[in-house]
Amino acid sequence: MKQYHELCEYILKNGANRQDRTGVGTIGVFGYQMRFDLSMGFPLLTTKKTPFRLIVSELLWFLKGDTNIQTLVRENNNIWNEWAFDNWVNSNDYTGPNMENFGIRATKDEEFRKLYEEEMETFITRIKSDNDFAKKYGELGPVYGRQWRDWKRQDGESIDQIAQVIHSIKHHPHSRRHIVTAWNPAEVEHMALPPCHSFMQFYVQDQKLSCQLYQRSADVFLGVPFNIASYALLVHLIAKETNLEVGEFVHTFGDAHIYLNHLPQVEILLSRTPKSLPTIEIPEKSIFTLETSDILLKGYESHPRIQAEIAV
Ligand code: THF
Repeated sequence: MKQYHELCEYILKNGANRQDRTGVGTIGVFGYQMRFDLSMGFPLLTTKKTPFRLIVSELLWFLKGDTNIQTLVRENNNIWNEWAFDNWVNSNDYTGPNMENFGIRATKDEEFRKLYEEEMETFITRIKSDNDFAKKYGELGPVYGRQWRDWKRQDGESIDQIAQVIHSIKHHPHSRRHIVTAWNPAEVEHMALPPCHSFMQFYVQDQKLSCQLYQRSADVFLGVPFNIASYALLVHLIAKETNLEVGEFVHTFGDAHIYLNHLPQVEILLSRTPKSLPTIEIPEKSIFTLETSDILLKGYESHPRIQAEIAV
């Protein structure tokens, strides 16, 4: 995936130092685009081991309209934990040790880090087993799943954007309105995190389905390998549902940044040589009933994992 390496190199060369919400600091650029021809293999990064199972489980969680981390943590997918934990430790029901700014403090204070990890484990164990607790504190608000499947209209009805876009791709393939947006200005303030991958458009040419994503903010080392594979998989799923072949995934960025504490990891990654891309297999099943284990990754060879801290 030379596109991803080129993005990293471009940011290292042209990026400006920026202060950000999380307090970690980034080097970033504004405006960048990558293209992936999905017929050339599945774009899962090979220069570090990228956990495909977590990517599948997150995408299917979005597609089911789910916004509660209980489903994810029961599949041992912990990528959204910090955002639910943040709501919990800031609530009146929380009586444990002070967890203010836990993200940045955990990176700076080893003792605090242990405390935080214990609290997080207690929290996740409770989310898994206590449904009432999970209803209240596992909920991320009206994030991706809600907006994709159940966008609330003013009249109380709701819009299933995914079902609608599948219908419009099938019936009006050349339409220029194959749009799904997670950015709902009326609800952004109620979300645990405003959508980063905010707006997508599909496009049909020569019986091939393409998709362009506008991502307003991109954590290049941890998030972007997930985002690329997630949207590539979404194109495969919708192509299957609409009897089309896969075309291109076009990935357009607003603020594309590398967190300063990921720079050593980026150097390691860039020193590695990409391997050939894997493929995926999807069974004949509705996009809304697929389970994580249904989707098979074939021939994925990668360099070893590179550990990095997520900024919260
Ligand atoms: N916040 C930040 N700072 N970066 C993001 O990429 C991001 N996301 C989602 C929401 N907020 C974000 C969450 N996505 C990992 C990957 C994707 C995530 C969150 C975390 C991660 O830590 N990946 C590890 C493996 C983790 C594991 O094995 O459990 C990795 O090495 O890839 C972007 O949408």
